[in-house]
Order: sequence, then C-alpha cells, then structure tokens
Amino acid sequence: MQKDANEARCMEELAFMKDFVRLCDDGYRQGWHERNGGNLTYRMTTEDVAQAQLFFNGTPYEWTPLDVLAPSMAGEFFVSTSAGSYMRNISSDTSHYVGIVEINGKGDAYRVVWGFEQGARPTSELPSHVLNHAVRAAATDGACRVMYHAHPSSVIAMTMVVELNARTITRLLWQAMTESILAFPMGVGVVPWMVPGGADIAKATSKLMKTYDAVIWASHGLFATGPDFDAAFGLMHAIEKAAGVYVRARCMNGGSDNFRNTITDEGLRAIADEFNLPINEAFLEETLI
Ligand code: 2HA
Ligand code: ZN
Repeated sequence: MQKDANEARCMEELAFMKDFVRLCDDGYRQGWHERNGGNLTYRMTTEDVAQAQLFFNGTPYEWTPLDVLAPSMAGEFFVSTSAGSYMRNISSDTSHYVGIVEINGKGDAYRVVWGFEQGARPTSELPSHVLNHAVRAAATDGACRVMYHAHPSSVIAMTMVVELNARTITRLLWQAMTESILAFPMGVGVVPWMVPGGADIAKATSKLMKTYDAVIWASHGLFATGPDFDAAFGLMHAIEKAAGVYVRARCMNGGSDNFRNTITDEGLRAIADEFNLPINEAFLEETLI
C-alpha cells in the first residue's frame, strides 16, 4: 500500500480511491443504481489524508453549511460521490463525479478540497452521511468508515408488503437464509417513508444507526456501513440477497407468508452461540425453559 501511495501520480491511483470507485462499479453491476440512485462516502484515515494532500486543490472552495451538526466529525475528510452522479460513470470520470470534502471545526459546514470538477457538488444525502458517520464512529470506537446508500429492488419490494418495523423485517431476513444472522446479528433498522435529502431523514436514520449498522428506507433503499469497502458492500449484498430469497419464496408460496420451512429461533440462537455473535436478543422469541 505504501509503495502504491509513493508511486501514485494522481488521486485516482491511491488505494482508497481505487476501492471507492470499485464499489461504485460493483454496485452498478448489481443493478442497485438506476439513474443517479445511491451514493457513497468514505471517512479518510490520517494516512489517506497525508497521501491525498499532494493532490488537493491549491485553493479550497468556500465553506458550505451542512444543515446538520456533527461536532465529532470536525476536521474529518470524506470522499463522496456527487449530487446527481450516475454510479455507472464514476470510474470513467472520477474527478468530476467524486470529490473530497473537509468538515469545519464546528462540524456544521464543509468545503471541497479535491474533485467535483465542472461545478459538481457532494451528494444530496451528505447530511445523512455525515450524521450517520458520527453515530457509527462512536458506536464502533472509530472503526466505521464507509457509508453506502443503494436502491436494491428486493429490499424496496419487501417494504411495500411487510410491517415496517425493525424486529419484523430483521426476523424475516434472518429466517430466510443462514448467512443473514452472521452478516447482521444486531438486525436492520427501518425508517418509514420520508422525503429524501434533508435533515429530517438524516436525524431519523442516525438515531437508528446507534444500534444498527444497516438501515432500510421504506420504498426507497438501504444504507449499509462498515469499517471498509468490502464490509459495507458485503452487508448491502447480504441484506438484498436475503430480501430476494424472501420475495421469491413468498411468490412461490402463492403470496402467502405461511412458509413450510424457515430457520427457527432455536436455530438462530444456535448459530449465534456457535459463532459467538453479538446478537440482538430482543428480536428473538423468548425461550420457555
Ligand atoms: O439520487 O439515492 O436518496 C440519490 C439518492 C437519494
Ligand atoms: Zn436514494
């Protein structure tokens, strides 16, 4: 990685930027990013910033209000997709559709230090991303760095049909396939339908991020987080896969949710025991001893 950084001739050649771009390509190929749907941010490490600084603009842009207050994110640098960018175009025109922003000392404004060429701006969901980063960083002792928003079909379809609460949806996803509880042992949060892009949905989401590393936006999509790009992408992938299994099973079952076979609560507990998972007990039925 160090060798890579020393030899880099531009921002696009740095390892964190390559990983960022790769996730955008992978997400597009999964079909999660119609038009300009979805967005991605990455909270840079001090080593990333040291490497990237060589390529920062001579003069940063003006400070712009964030519309939310995130004091713990003061001084942090984020890589972000741009508002209106199509994920399928990120890899071919990175300095236009991706940029790096610095958060000010109060945690209530940002300025662009690289990228967003030709007048582009950070994602419309930047307030959600920064607030969520603040909450997930606190919940993970600073480990969480990636915040990924996508529009995967099966998750969205599921929210049209099932009761919109975290326990119900988590249980259905856990029961659908064995991998689910391994991938999201604390479960998945759910925000009811809200207007996207503003402070209200940002606050509602960040509240849930205290408990969950993934949050569904009803009739819209999903936020998945993680310490690195693999973890965030993998979480998105696992949740959408489980939702896809649920949707197919329900279709095959004539629309009924009265399934012949699902993983029992006893089975879920056994997985949690075997793999020593920090499972959300409140989402399992109590056992009668
Ligand atoms: O278009 O996904 O939530 C970007 C979005 C807004
Ligand atoms: Zn969206």
